[in-house]
Amino acid sequence: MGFWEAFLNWLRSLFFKQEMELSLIGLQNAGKTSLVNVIATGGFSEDMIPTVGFNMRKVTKGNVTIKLWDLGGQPRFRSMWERYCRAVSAIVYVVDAADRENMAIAKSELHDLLSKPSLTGIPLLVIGNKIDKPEAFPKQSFTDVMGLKTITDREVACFMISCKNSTNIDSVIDWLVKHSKKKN
Ligand SMILES: Nc1nc2c(ncn2[C@@H]2O[C@H](COP(=O)(O)OP(=O)(O)OP(=O)(O)O)[C@@H](O)[C@H]2O)c(=O)[nH]1
Ligand SMILES: [Mg+2]
Repeated sequence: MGFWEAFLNWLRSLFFKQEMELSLIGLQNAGKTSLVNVIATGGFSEDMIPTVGFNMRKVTKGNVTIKLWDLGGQPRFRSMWERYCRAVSAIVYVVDAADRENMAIAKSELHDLLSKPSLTGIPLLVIGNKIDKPEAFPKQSFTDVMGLKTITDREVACFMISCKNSTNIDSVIDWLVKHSKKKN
């Protein structure tokens, strides 16, 4: 690369640097930490340790730096979800789309969280994970059982993914990058 080309690239990176902060929430075992790993490194493991409290990870995609708060999903950690969602550019709610038994709880925890006045208007990305499993809900039924059509006070998007097979991870990253903000 010539000097001028390198110089121009450096200038471009100064002007177009974007950043965002987001929180990943959802019930335990939904696959939040797995999603962070797939986005950051592409790696997937069957053998995961439940998140205690939260983890923070920074991931860079092109010229976007994403700061991810990966929160624990066990009942004892759910009361802190709201606190970690207040200042973010987007809330990412991860659901095990194959866990039909816990879908009603996943739905009520989501709608409870969205009812907090401090979170009004923050864009929401709902992810149905584990679509590699045959019992996973298809997108239409998933949208219905999660009551996503009733959320009208913010932008809502929904993707069906598999962290295990890396299905649709690109769509998730595209959505996140589109919601990043210019650094100033
Ligand atoms: N079959 C399948 N299993 C998955 C997928 N994503 C995650 N898992 C598995 O689901 C289990 C839980 O994954 P985690 O990423 O630890 O879930 P979590 O939402 O971070 O859980 P907490 O930290 O306890 O809130 C692990 O055994 C993963 O291997 C997927 O797409 N397909
Ligand atoms: Mg976790």
